[in-house]
Amino acid sequence: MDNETKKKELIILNKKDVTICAATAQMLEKAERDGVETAFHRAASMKACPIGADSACCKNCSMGPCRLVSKDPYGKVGVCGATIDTIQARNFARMVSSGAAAHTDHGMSMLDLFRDVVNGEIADYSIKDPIKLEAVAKEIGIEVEGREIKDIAMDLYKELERTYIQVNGEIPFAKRVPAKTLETWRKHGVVPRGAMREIMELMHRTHMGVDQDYQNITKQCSRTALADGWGGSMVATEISDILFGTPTPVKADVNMGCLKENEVNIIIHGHEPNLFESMLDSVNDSSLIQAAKDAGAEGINLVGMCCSGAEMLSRHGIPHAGNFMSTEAVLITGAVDAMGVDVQCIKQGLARVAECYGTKLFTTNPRCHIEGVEHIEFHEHSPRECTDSIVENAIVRFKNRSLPIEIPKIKNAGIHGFSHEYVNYMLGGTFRSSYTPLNDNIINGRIRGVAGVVGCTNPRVRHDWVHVELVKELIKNDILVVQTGCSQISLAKAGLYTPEAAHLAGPGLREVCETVGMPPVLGLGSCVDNSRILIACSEMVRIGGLGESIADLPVAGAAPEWMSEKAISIGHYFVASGVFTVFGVTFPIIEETKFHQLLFEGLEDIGFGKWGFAVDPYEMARMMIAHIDKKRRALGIDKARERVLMDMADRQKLEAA
Ligand code: NFS
Repeated sequence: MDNETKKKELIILNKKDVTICAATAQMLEKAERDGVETAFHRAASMKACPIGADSACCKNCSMGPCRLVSKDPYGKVGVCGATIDTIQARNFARMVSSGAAAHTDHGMSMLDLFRDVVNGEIADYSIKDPIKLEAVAKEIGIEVEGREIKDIAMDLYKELERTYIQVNGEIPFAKRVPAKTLETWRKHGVVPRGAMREIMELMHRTHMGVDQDYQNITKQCSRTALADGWGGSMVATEISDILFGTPTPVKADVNMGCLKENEVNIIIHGHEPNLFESMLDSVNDSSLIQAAKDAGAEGINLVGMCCSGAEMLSRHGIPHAGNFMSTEAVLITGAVDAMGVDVQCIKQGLARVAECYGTKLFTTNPRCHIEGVEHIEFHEHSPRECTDSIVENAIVRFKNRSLPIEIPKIKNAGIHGFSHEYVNYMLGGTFRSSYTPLNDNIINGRIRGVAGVVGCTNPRVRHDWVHVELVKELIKNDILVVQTGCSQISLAKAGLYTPEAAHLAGPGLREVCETVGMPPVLGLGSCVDNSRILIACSEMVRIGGLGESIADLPVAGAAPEWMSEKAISIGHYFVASGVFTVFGVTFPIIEETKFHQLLFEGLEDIGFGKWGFAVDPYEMARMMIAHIDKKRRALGIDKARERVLMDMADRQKLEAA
């Protein structure tokens, strides 16, 4: 690489301002020494487009693109006459469509795999959790008593296929929705049909000259987002558990210190667990281990990143190197011999960084090629062809390592793998597994409420910081936090995934954590595993004492550093399910508009949840706590409790700890 010429153009970042992840900061330092650019540098040198940030621009036809004025949103309309509300609702709808499409396509791939496993056409995978298979089948009305697993599985496949292709009628997992929530959806006509139909209709409606009533567009947004949360994402989680095992708590390490200088390091980054599961077989293959040893390595070290990494962390305790904003940074170590990617959140910038450090980067999914990157297609019928080949390439790269290696010596141990099923067992015990103790502790006020803190990391805010501060503030106020995706990794790196972290919790939550021996923050896996949170909410309603619908529960959600369209789809299915959901960073909307009023207030008035927005983590926590307290009051369980505010002395204590 031509260091001298590159160095001149590179912005030098103040690392402390852009990330609290010490490993990422160390690698950014190295990147600047090496003259290598990352997304952090590009974000610093590229101002976000202010019109796009406000969603005040329409490019749905070629009479435009039309720019409306954010300061006077009703002062102008598009060439076709579209108002700011139509334009914003359409832009938002297209984000929901794209995000829902990503999750549902992933879920459908899992279901395709399941069908071929059941048919006996695929030999490399099998049903690992027949108990879960039966439980899920039973829940959606499939007869299980005295039947062969294969027959139940085939019926389950046929039933779940409706999640995607059903033209009319309700999707199968609508059966899991609390009756009153379902009644609200029916009343407003948003119970989803198959995801393909919902996404198609939403794209149709947002075409030029179709739906031009922001309320009607939002209705279809809700229906489509619900087809993701209670549909595609839920199928992805349930089928992955059935095929690969339902997570139970497992001790595992996160952070870049999981890389090993003397071993062949392989990273799998992406979202679909099948590639990763096969890679796990490949790295355990004795002939490949021998080949690695023959090349001078002590072994083969497999590490995850992003969401499939979070699933493997939960299911098998596979170490995890970092979240979305660390995917380039990890390559800068020079220690990664190969990185295999599948779909979603794969930055094109990885190609350049991999090239600079001689890491072999491979795309594997027909949906995701990257210009200039070698593609080794992954086929479920012969998965090892792809994964073995990645290992072989990694071994060659190990042998030819020529650049210096610098691995940040940071590793954070923690407990991961809390599925809905395990939480049930953990709280209730083997013989009386149930959510009753959770509900009881919420009713008696030891636990004030439950918050889901999820989602991406984003270079527009200080990496990991918003997640960590928000979660600390919540647990300090006796709110049990459940997490998925990149947010889970942020907190794991901050050391909150240990039972000992209970000392950071308020007295009530601390007592519960210490009694059960659990951390105050529970990691549930990847972003599609947000469906586990929906199931947990349904279960809390079913057990009783906390209202009749999800909207009655003292719960709230947040994606404090979100960046992807998938996050918008997730946010909207939580809102449509009845949850107050706060996003950080930025929100594609103008505050003075009717569309804003609908998302941030109006939806709550019709029995849904609502959106919230704040950049500051303490403000976010305040909003979530206020909402939880409002729900407690409505339920009549509002003990006089003061919100514990973190003062400066408290914060210093935490930082010193
Ligand atoms: Ni979720 Fe996973 Fe991370 Fe965001 Fe991307 S990896 S599906 S979208 S960035 S949490």
